[in-house]
Amino acid sequence: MLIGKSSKILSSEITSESAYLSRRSLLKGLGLVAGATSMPSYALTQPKSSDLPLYPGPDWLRPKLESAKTTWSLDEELTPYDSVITYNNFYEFGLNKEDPYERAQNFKTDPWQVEILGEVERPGIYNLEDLLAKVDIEERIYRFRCVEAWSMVIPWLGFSLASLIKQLNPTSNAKYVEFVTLEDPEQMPGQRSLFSTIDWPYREGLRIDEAMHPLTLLAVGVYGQAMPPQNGAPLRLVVPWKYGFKSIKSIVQIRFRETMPQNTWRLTASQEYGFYANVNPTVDHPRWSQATERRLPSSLFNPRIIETQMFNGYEEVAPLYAGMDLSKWY
Ligand SMILES: Nc1nc2c(c(=O)[nH]1)N[C@H]1C(S)=C(S)[C@@H](COP(=O)(O)O)O[C@H]1N2
Ligand SMILES: [Mo]
Repeated sequence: MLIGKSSKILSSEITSESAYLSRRSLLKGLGLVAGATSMPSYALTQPKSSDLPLYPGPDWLRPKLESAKTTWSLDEELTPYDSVITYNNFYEFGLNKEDPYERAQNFKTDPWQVEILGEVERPGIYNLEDLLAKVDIEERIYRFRCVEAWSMVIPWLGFSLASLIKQLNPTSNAKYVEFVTLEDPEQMPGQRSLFSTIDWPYREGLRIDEAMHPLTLLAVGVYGQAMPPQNGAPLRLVVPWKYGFKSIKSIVQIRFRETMPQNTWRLTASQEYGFYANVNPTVDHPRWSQATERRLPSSLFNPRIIETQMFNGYEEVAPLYAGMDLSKWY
């Protein structure tokens, strides 16, 4: 198991991952895990206790989630399940943090198809189930830092984007990868909203070497279960060293390209949001500082402000940007 760098939060605030693991073993010992119907029986990190819905996911996905092993962990307190699934940015379902949880519960995420196109040897429209046939699901506990200066620690379930890209065989012209979210105004009220300044569908992109980096994850679940719709079911990107807006949700298209793709927030406000969007405490957003962040759950009386780390603490990605002026390439 790879252990990442710990941050500066108080040890008294830390509920270690092992507490979750031992709780699971305890439940297992009592025969409660396998038998319980209200809780999925498989994964390593379960919601501690919650009255909120659980997301078992489609039958075809469950055995894959069940066999997941934790391959990446952190010595930091996990953000509680309830915060992870109710405090969301998913503008297709509204602008307020609680909108996606309140409005996405009936979002249809199975069956799901993903179109692969562009500079690649195996283009086509794939059922998600087929696209995932050869990948192993892992649990990875990552920091997640939104450009709005809040952060979480989230136990994702997914697979490295690189493992999929290798199967698809991009051509030597593939310098970038572009991702596109579903456009479906009937299901996504935010896409019908007259107040939206976003040009739908939401899109994002990575340079091919960023896409191939072993940290870059395509996630299909969180907290031991399938991905909740509000978190970007059934397939979303997670790039832990970049601001959260790069981690595009509910992906329906992956295009290999020779040229740099546009991305939604750069299209919307290019003075404020760029293509790279690497977490960087020394490059402030034009309207606020990026030097610190609120580690959720945060309140007026317990704001839990911590220092933001370069590349969100994932310094192993620094060579990807050698020689680049990161204040210019924000
Ligand atoms: N399609 C789509 N993807 C998206 C967004 C969005 O509005 N639409 N918001 C982004 C932003 S700003 C953040 S911080 C993360 C939030 O992910 P979470 O709700 O799972 O924490 O999703 C990102 N991916
Ligand atoms: Mo964000």
